[in-house]
Amino acid sequence: MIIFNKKYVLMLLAILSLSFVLVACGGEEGEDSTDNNEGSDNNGEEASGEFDEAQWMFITEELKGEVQYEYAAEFAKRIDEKTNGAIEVVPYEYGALGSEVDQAQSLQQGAVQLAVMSPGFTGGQVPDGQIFSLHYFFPADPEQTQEVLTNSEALNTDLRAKYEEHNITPLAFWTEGAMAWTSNVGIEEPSDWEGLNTRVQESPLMRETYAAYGATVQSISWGELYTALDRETVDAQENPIFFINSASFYEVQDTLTISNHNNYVAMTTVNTDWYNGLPENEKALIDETVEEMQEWVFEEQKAQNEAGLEAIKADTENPTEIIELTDEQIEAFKEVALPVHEKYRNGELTEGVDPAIYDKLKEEIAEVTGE
Ligand code: 6CS
Repeated sequence: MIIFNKKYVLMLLAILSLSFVLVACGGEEGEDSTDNNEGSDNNGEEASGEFDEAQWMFITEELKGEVQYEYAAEFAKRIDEKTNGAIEVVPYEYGALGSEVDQAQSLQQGAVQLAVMSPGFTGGQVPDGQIFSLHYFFPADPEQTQEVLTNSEALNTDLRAKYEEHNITPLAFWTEGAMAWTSNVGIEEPSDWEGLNTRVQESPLMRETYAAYGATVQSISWGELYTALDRETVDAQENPIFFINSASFYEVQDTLTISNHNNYVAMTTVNTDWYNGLPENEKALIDETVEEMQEWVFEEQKAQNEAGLEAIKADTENPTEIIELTDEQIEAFKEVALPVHEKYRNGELTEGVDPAIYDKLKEEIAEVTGE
């Protein structure tokens, strides 16, 4: 028989009220940490709640310190904070899972959940994704290009649907900076390209674009490019300046031409089946984080490109002539490049291009540039 004496009852009541206070405090602490999520549009309304423990793999085509990898690392940090550590995002450097083409396949097959992907490597599968490699089509100014990339319906709805047919969902498009050319000849006018063998990604349109200048192309992974340039099996290449610096391409090339012929565009992608099968709060978490990161990555690439140019100029052991094209010289390139746009649009260069995406995007670009 249990005997309740007064002392015992008082002790029980004290324990019960202490537990009540602790539970209440715990709740407040959780809410506070959600409210503190900087940049969260919906104050955690949709992206909050219970998150099951999970690990998501996020592959990139670049190395630690470079824009794509730093993007994945920052994304991982934000997801960790927002889920109080329940969801761990693991960023992978280029090479950890094969070449860029292998990486695209890993995402499509669901071996990884997230990837930063350059459209050039799936140009054969998604012909409309090649639009980013047209020369002098997007604004030369990276800020205006980013505005188009973030807000374009042609890209974020129509082109996205084309990728989704291949189990790739691009959640955002962003610039890694304006492209520049490197070579040993010093490219200043279209005819300087004649006879040069230039490295490009896997996009058929890139072949046609450089063919218009009189060059031939070779598709290799960037991991093989330094050696190819050094051995002169490849004569030239294009990339944003931060990458020309970090991958040391300038060390084995005499000149760098600031041509602004287009911007290097990257996409934040997810495996479509995986993403569509996620609970709503996890989808909202990914969407809001990707949206917040647009501004972050713009500043990141800007800082890296500025620092990259300074580093190339400062490397006196590997002198590089920097050629900045004049407006007149750019006009000469445009004269050759612009007819390629229409041919691309009309499907004369690569099959399967949707002219409606081209037309809509062209209008959206004109709205931003006012031209
Ligand atoms: O040239 C390339 O293929 C590489 N360039 C950049 C800026 N990022 C990754 C990509 O694979």
